[in-house]
Amino acid sequence: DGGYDAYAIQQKWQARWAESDPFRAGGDEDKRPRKYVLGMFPYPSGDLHMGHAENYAYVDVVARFWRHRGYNVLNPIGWDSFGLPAENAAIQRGADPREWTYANIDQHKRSFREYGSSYDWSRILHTSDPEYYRWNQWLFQLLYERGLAYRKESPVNWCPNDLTVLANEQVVDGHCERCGAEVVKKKLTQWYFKITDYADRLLDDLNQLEGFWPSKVIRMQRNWIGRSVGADIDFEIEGREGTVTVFSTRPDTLHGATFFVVAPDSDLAAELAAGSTPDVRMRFQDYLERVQRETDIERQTTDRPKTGVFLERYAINPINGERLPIWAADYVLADYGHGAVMAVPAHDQRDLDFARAFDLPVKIVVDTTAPVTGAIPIIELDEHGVPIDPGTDDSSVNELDPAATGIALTGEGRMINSGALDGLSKRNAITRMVEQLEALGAGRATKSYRLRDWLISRQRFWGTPIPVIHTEDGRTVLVPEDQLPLTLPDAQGLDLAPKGTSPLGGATEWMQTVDPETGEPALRDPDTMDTFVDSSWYFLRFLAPGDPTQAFSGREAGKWAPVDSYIGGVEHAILHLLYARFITKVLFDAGLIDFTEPFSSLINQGMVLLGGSKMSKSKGNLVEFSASMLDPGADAVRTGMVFAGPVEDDINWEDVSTTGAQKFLARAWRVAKDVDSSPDVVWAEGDPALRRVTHRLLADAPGLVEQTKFNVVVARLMELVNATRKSIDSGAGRSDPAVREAAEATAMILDLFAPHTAEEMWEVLGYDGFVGLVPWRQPDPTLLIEDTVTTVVQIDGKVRATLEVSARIDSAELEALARADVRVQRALGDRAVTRVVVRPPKVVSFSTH
Ligand code: ANZ
Repeated sequence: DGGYDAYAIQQKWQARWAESDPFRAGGDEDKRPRKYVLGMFPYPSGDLHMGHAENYAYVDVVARFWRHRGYNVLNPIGWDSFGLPAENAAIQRGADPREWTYANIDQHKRSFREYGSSYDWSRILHTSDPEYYRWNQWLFQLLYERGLAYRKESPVNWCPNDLTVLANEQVVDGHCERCGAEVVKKKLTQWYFKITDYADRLLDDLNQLEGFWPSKVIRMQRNWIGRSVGADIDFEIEGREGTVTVFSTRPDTLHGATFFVVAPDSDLAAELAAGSTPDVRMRFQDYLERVQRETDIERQTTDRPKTGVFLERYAINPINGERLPIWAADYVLADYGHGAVMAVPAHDQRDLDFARAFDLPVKIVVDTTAPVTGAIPIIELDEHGVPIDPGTDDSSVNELDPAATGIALTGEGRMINSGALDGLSKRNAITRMVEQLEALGAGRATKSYRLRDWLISRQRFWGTPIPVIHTEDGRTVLVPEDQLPLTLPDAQGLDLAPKGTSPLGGATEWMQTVDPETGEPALRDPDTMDTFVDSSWYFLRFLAPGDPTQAFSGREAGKWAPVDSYIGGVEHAILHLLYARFITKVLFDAGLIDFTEPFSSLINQGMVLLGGSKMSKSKGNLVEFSASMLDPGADAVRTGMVFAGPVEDDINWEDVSTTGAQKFLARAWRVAKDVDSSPDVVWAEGDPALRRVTHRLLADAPGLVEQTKFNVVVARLMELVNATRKSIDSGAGRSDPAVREAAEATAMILDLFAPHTAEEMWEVLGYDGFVGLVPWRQPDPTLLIEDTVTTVVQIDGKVRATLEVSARIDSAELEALARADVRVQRALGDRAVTRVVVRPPKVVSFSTH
């Protein structure tokens, strides 16, 4: 390509960057405003792949952009290096997870250097270093002391393949997020972080992120937290002490309750069955066994036939004393609300399906045909123009009888059959019912959430040891601070193969310790922490990664955090982003930071696909990252990737034209080669047409980058390079200052996408320093004014007016302008226009006959 040697250029500039480390963030002496740009840190399983190539290309676009815009940019890199894949790979190879992990990290570091990413290499961290995970242990203890870390026995998600528990967030459609195995329930005593205490704030603070985070991610988080507003209502049960509480979003419908349902796998169901007849006990037991084999997803599917067992017990409706038969049915979940519901079949579809299957009564308490306050009533008139009184015609209610139609009446309406509530709208009825229940001491307003506490214990080796001690007399105490970090034992001699209990339990010596309070023998906790704990706060560690005295420096956090631009895959929409938001709020409450959201803006890139499916080792369709660095080279991979489409779209690797990218880069480089003038030219003397192209790009690119329209910037750069080439090839070209100016702007903007080629161009153009550090050139406003042309307006062949219009005007706009012109209006008088011909931007022609 005319001497453009991508690989040689790449190696040359990587060596220079390694030598002078130009992308290190400035310290206190640096008075420029700051930007913290962060790519979600990689997990070191194998080498980097094309998905990484895409992600880190975008990260570098943003980091390099803000440097050109005059900011002191922090763009660090580290590794999320604890976790299952490393452990599994090590087990398969009979290797030490530590060795396997760190060998991969070394490979990644080489790859990132080969990619030319502009990192601050002085801030590397690995979460599997004791210097890092010591602070995971500190964080655990902070949560413990704040009452936010606790242990409980409960049914947990269990992956029968990885033989470890999973957090709710790691169960995707009933399957393990990592390995895809179907998740089952198992009763275990585990550590939890009390994220539910923060449910309201996690939800409400999403409003602040509106417009800065992809709306899809915000929506997913809202659904995941799943707040419902309603009431807790207490029911007595015949022959039983105390009350049972249900959560309902529709307390207004309490008069319409006709039966009561408990989750078969709840303690209450077992107790009620135990107190019933031997026959019921047997049928319940059979049913329970069947239900325990079902997943939550199956249980929540609305279109499957309803099943259940009548327990031959009765609940008492607190508002009217009616006896409600109690059923155990799988559509009620044990761990939502209170695991029991009041069933209102007339107004809830699931309850109606159940009532119809088992012939239970249906009682309508909302007349959905009656107009409601706030709605504009539709008044129908009869043939004499007299309004037809919609009344409360009983036949209209019957036509909508859910027992007959099978369709529950879930819409708005007015209360009926509900005593003092009759005539009220839903909203008012809810308020009134809650007041009545409160007066009776049988209920109160409350909220319910889908969000569950975060289960953080893992029965695996390659993670952060949980820093607690279990004493012989059953107390749980924290490992004293001066004994932290509590480091992992040597993997040598440990059986790492998953067997359902933690491998650390087999490290006999490591397990044995003493009760720090009494000096008596005691045991360590054999579990390790979910690695999502590690990644929930790592962005703070980057601010002072070597600090041996604290997790992070509040002072540095005050300067850099929160992260201005966070870039990563949408697969983290819930898990990592929710946990990081939670921990940030905890640290805020502890007075350690002064902000409540970790990532001010978020960019989610799409996936890189091959043949329409996600690239992965297991599918054998991985394009090797290191091979692509040799050919076509880092710049062509980056540019091709960015040019392939909008950031958030998936990219098919077959559609990424690295050859096209390479040709474009060679053309840009040749333009620099062909510039004859020296850097001290008089800019204003250049060809104004080319200057306009250059300055429009200088003016438009910042907005485009901030809107993440990176591919458009590349397209505009291609336009500029073509325009420059034309000027060079036509006459005066090479020595025209406008050509130099265009080539310099090209190098500076190309640095966002193809930094090696850009640096090479900059040097060829006669400069010493790095183009990566050059400030953005200000566009000349006089060159941004749009071209105008003169339009002629004719009426019946005579010129009646001329207009100055934009050269880019469209026909509709031009016709409107012409019609609005006073001279045209005067000439037309009251004659009607019969024909219009518009030829933008030059001619508008009206005919009147
Ligand atoms: C009576 C009622 C009448 C209800 C009505 C709805 C409509 P969301 O909005 O998802 O929070 N429910 C409560 N706990 C349940 C459980 N453990 N398993 C299954 N369903 C449960 O749903 C809240 C509603 O779901 C509650 O309001 C309750 O049914 C049911 F016309 O109470 B409702």
